[in-house]
Amino acid sequence: MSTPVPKTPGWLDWHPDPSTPAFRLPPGAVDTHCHVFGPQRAFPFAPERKYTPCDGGKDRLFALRDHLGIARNVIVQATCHGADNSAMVDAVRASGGRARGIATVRPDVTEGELKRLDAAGVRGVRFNFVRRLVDASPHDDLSAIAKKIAPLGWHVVLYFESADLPELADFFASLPTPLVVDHMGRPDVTRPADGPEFSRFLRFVDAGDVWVKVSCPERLSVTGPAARDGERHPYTDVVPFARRVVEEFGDRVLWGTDWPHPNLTDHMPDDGLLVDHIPQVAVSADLRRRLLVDNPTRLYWPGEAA
Ligand code: 0GY
Repeated sequence: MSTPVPKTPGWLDWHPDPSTPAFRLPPGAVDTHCHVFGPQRAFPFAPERKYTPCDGGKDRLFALRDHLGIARNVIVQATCHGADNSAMVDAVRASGGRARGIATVRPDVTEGELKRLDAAGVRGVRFNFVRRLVDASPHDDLSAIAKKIAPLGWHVVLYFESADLPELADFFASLPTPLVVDHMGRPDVTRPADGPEFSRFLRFVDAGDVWVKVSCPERLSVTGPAARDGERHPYTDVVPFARRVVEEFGDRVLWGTDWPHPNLTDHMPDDGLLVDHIPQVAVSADLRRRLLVDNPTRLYWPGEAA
């Protein structure tokens, strides 16, 4: 038990009262990108963290899951917990089989520890290249981790800024596992969705076993959450990017809420509106079923895949 430390100034808490989405998620829908933060008293944050969030524990995550009509979660280790996966593993275990986990591990992780994480429901590791979140890790260390996890059938989740893709792409292509990219590789949505930068990202996706999370419109958007014409159509500037990915890679796209929405300082999204963003980007029932159910089931619960 430790003494809680105050959250980073300007940090916004998760939305206290998310609306009920107009769009009904199909049965079996998976939120493939969410986190747990603490609670700090039980799961202290890592000394090397770059921010201190509010508490956002498993009970709140599961309540949101049920409110939005989500069937299952993939809980991604957040940088504020460093390589101490206890809060994430505790949440995955408590889900009763309704969650998988993505861990952060060090290169000296033992086979025994990886087996323990696998038994708990972990199915991948996250490599983070966003400088405001982590100190850089040597590529050799990351390659060593990827080599250790490959025999378990796990994948690597990549979080990077779009401007860094050119220098990272060869390293990513050298990794021996499937890759899952967070937040569409963080495109600059003030540029055209059919322009050279985003097309380069899509060529990278096309060239390998690369999956894409169509997530975080609230983080990418410049126009923001304003609903259009009184309808629930927020984050319209992100739509052409997400739609392009969903239409070109229908069998390798995933969706997630990003709850509790780390490091947002201008607005906190209404998670109900994030669900209503989905029909804007996946415009047919078939695309939505693949995005929300078929693809994540194949990746995280392969024994059940259709
Ligand atoms: C996200 C985004 C962010 C943070 C983290 O692990 C993290 O701290 O991923 C961010 O600040 O952009 O996907 O949760």
